[in-house]
Amino acid sequence: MDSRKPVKAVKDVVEAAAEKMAGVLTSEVPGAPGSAPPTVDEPTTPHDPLPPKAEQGAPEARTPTGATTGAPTTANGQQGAFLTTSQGARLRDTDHSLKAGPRGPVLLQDHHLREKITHFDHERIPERVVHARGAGAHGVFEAYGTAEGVTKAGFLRKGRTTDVFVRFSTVLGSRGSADTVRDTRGFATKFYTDEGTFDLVANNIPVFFIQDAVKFPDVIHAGKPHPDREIPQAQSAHDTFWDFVSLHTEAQHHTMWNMSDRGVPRSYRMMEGFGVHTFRLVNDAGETALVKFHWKPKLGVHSLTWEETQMLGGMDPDFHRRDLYDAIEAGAFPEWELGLQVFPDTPEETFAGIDLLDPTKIVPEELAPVQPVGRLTLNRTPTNFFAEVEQVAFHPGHLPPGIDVTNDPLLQGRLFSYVDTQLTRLGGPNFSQIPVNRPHAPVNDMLRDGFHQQAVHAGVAPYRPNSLDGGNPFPAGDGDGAFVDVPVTVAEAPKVRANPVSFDDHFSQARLFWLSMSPVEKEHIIRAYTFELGKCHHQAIKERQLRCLANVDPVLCAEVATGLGLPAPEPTVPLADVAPSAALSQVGRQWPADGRTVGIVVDPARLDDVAEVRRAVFGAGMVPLLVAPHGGTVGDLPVQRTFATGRSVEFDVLLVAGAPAPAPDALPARDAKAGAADSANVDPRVLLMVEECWRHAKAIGAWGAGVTVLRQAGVTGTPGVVTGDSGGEVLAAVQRLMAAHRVWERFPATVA
Ligand code: HDE
Repeated sequence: MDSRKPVKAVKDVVEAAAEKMAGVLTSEVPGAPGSAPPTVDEPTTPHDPLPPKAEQGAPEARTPTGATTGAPTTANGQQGAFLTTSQGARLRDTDHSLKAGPRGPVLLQDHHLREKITHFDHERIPERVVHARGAGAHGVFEAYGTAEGVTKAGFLRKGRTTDVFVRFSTVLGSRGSADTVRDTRGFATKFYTDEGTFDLVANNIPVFFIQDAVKFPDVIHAGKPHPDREIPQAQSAHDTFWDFVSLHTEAQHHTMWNMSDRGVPRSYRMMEGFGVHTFRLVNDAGETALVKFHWKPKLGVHSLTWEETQMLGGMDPDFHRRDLYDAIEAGAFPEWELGLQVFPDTPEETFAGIDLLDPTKIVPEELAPVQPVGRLTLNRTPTNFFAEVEQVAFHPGHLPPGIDVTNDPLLQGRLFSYVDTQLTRLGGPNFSQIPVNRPHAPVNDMLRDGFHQQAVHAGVAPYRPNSLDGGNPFPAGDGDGAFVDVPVTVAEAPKVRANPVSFDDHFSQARLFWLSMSPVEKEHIIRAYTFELGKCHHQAIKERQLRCLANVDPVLCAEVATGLGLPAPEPTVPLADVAPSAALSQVGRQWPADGRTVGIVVDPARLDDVAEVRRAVFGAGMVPLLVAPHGGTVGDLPVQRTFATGRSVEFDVLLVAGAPAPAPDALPARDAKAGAADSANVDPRVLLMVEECWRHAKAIGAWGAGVTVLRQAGVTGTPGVVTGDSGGEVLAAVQRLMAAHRVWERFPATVA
């Protein structure tokens, strides 16, 4: 008999809870913290751990050497109904330390106390030196087969599906910093291919601040908080950053992207991804091509407004993380197409005069179209953030056969850095054996021992050549699918610390980007430079950056100079004659609105249409959030936000389904927001929501009594404000507006 069997297994309870959640998923708002609703009273009947939530997934159960185990992914989690020590001995009490009498002292022999506290004391590991703040999810990649001509990589063969794990991140902030800061975003993808793991460690900006890896510590030291006061956190609006980029002018192109709307994405789901460097692909015939990798989001590229980012930094610092997980939970699975720009592999390694080894340059899509080669879908949130998102370790050198590197000096330095950093962060050389990092291909290396070794290697001869292990492991021969470095000819040249002359052009593509923007995007760029430089203490740094802007564009330079109260300098190099690239602008196209949030302000006294509109919002693949004077329910409908807890920045659009009178807590002493508008008959917080949504160029709709609210806010009849007789009719009109992301015409631009 198993003496460790739980006293009373409650499998049925757990299954019932899971079933209940499955129902909730399709019809309810995402965000429940667990897989079963809690009871008010503390549970006392022992039962197995609750299952993960329906949308959660964990790394597939593999051995440290990549073999399948057949165990469910939950096998990595807690087991059994009872509290145990780390060695599996059941414990009776974890609420009191072992004492000599109830009044102490505590005894040194309390092994449970010591184990519990010691483990806790060591729960933290060093955060990533860059990209510390992030969020990740599991998914699948399906290849179209369109890359078969240029690469032999098996996972790109037609119809192949490959498990993936993706981690998005900001660069500068610490692990607890806000999501919505102005920064570059990381977009790192681990493809668990059956020929070895491929990591595409990409960013949402296609160029980088520096051309040579040796400058990476410099640019990061400049961007990180000042070393004396350790401020500001997670932002570039400070002297050291602008000091560096205005002196090290190869950073100007990347800086321009950061100051554009790309620096403040609306969502991870709405970002492009770029491999930045040029890679080299090799096909079955041994032919090579140079390529740049692109991720194209199904939902289009969209951004927050600057004011939204600042409000969200306080209201919901986890905005991007929450958005990613809520979307997956709501079934609006984020999708991207992987695309390639393909260039002939010529000895010059240039295309249309652009040096393909220079990571501060793009090749405009108009010159080399992005060809789609597969689709990525993120469909599972992590079960345990630390185990998966914090411990995942990417490396640009994780390459399967068919994908190789080029001599881009930035990429070359990265090939060293990503293993090196894990030695400190993950505590030794065996980080590939952590569950989320385990390959899905058989591993037969000769690496042995080290901290946290989890494999139990057999054999006596981890060396080659050997005869004692029968010669195993053998080098893979022709036809065995080995990774073979492309035998690129290395030019005969002196050993120097120098760049190619082509790397000297630092302004032409910053100008190309500026000229490619729509007027409203240009306004945002002007405001971003003015804000960031305005935050610098020293005038010399502002003046120096204005000199850089003068070399990009006179209008940009003059507008920023005006904002700073400084004269606009003359250019020191001729302005580049470049053709704009329409593909760089985010404005002017139509995109699906899957997973968007729709705020619905309700008046509990007038709920006509609300249930129907709410259902229609769910039906359209979006998430309705009901905003009411109080929590709980209005009619039969659950309330997600109150006038006190809700804020406009949580919604993509706002529907006003009534004219709620001021709630009992609409008092400035209780809720400062209530002091924002003077109104006797409508709750002032509702008027504030309308005003903010209007200011942020969001579509707004109202019907019934809600129309009077819009009238009172003074927004009726302006672009993107819809009124109608029924909720259904208004929702349909608002949905059409959402396709453009924002109502851009609400604020006409002053620059052309
Ligand atoms: Fe990284 N980078 N990087 N980087 N990088 C890291 O590796 C580094 C660069 C990027 O979600 C670190 O595991 C050097 C370009 C992403 O876990 C570290 C250089 C691009 C992530 C490192 C670069 C990136 C990192 C820190 C200059 C876009 C987050 C922790 C040669 C193509 C991955 C870690 C994740 C992380 C070094 C430049 C993208 C220290 C030396 C260019 C998305 O190894």
